[in-house]
Amino acid sequence: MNNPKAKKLKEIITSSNLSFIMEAHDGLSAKIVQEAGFEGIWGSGLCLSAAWGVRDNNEISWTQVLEILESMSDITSIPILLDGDTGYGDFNTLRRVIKKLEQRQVAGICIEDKLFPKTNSFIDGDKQELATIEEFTGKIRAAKDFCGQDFCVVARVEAFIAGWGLGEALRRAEAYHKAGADAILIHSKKSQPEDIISFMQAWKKTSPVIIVPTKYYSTPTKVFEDLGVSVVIWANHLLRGALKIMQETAKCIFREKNLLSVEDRIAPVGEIFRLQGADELREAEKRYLPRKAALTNALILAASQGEELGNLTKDIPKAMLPVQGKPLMQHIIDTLNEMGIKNISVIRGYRKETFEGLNIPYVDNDEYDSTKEVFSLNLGKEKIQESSLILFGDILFKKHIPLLLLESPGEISIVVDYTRKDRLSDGTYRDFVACSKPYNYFDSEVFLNEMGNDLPPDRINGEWIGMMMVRNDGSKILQQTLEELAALPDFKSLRMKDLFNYIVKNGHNIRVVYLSGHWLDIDNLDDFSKASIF
Ligand code: SPV
Ligand code: MG
Repeated sequence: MNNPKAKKLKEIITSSNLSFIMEAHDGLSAKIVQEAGFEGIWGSGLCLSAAWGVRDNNEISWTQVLEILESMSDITSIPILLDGDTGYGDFNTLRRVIKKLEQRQVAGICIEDKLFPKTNSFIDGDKQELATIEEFTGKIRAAKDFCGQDFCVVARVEAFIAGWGLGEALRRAEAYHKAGADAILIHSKKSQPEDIISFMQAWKKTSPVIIVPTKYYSTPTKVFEDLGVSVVIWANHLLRGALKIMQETAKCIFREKNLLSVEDRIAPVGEIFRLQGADELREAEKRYLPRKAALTNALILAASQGEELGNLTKDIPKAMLPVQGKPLMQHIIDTLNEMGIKNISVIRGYRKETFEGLNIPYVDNDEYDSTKEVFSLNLGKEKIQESSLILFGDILFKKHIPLLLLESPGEISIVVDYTRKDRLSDGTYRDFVACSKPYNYFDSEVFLNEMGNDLPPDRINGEWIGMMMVRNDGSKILQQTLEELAALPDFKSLRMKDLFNYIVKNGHNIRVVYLSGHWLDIDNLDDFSKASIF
């Protein structure tokens, strides 16, 4: 099996430099080890068990260990050496464990010459029974015969732990080396490194040696280097570090019944997200998910009175006219809500108090009677987000229309009704559009050339329905355009067509989404009566 991480571990073990690997016990701690700069990870049996709240006595099964190792291996690119205890059974179990580890790109396994179920070396070590050399070398041979060519099998000599002397340690190390072990891990529970020194001096670099200086921690690392040790394992320090801060944090919060004292001493939530790779997912979602209405907000322009409707709009603005039992604006809000758009704001002006009952945020255009839509939109500029739907408050429409906009690939998109080419010169101002192509079912890549009420009839491809969508760069372009237009002397009288034409003139694309019907704008009494049956 191709296992580049195993190859890397082999290089680390066989190189003449002293290397360091650090304990991890789950995906997150594995990532932390990698980010700290370590060359490899020690899948500590003690810490894997402890993180599960159980003892280091093979209380978690090897398949549970495997699952944790899978998450550790998935999230990292440096090699993992698993502390495989005694191999979780006989040679045959060990072979199966190795097969499964290799499938997960784990780089190697360390097995110790004790009996299953094992006990941690620092608990009653003297009472611990060792496996026979014959049995243990059989395991090593089986492992090496079975594993891929780079997978590392480290043989751990527990002779010192079990109270035997240097002679037994060497005898065993020699046999394990001959059986094919890639390295010997010589373990000691003494607080000074005398076992390690005597072993290394006698061993004479016969094969790479790995040590675990948990108990002889005060020994300068230079000593290990001079002895010719190949790899040092810092075997439990992340778990111990985490334990202490977890205990302190829990006690502090329990005692103080608030979070103030701990907040500065613990990682921010954002750091969890970073380690989990939240950014990558956000980027991937942009590429692979359909556009989500839930992330889109809506801004409704509803400042004007709609005086063309005469008496009807004397006391209420056009957007609040009752249609089929509820205000027109409520229809719009309901449709947007149905699509999953919750974040909706209204720019109100004429009789603004009539909007109160709608329970949505407002922006006020108090100059409504002397200004047009672009001025209103500019007042609501802060509401233009990464993905925003902007629409007039006097239109009724079916849900599929804004959905078409959400699905449009354009950064700025507008909806154009291609059947409305003929509503010319009835006296009402209309946003006619000239596009890069007329409507054609088979060709959806269409862009706006120009918008205006007075376009020559032969250039008109349809009418803008009063709904647009901006996203990403499109949002920035819109905000930038509003800023530039706001500096013009005639800013207050600019219409949306002026805004669109300015954007197009500046070389930006405005995507056109064609449709036919299923919407209604209330521009006169006739429209209003149609609304009752829409
Ligand atoms: C482990 O980390 O689980 C080890 C090292 O095996 S020790 O705890 O020192 O035995
Ligand atoms: Mg262990």
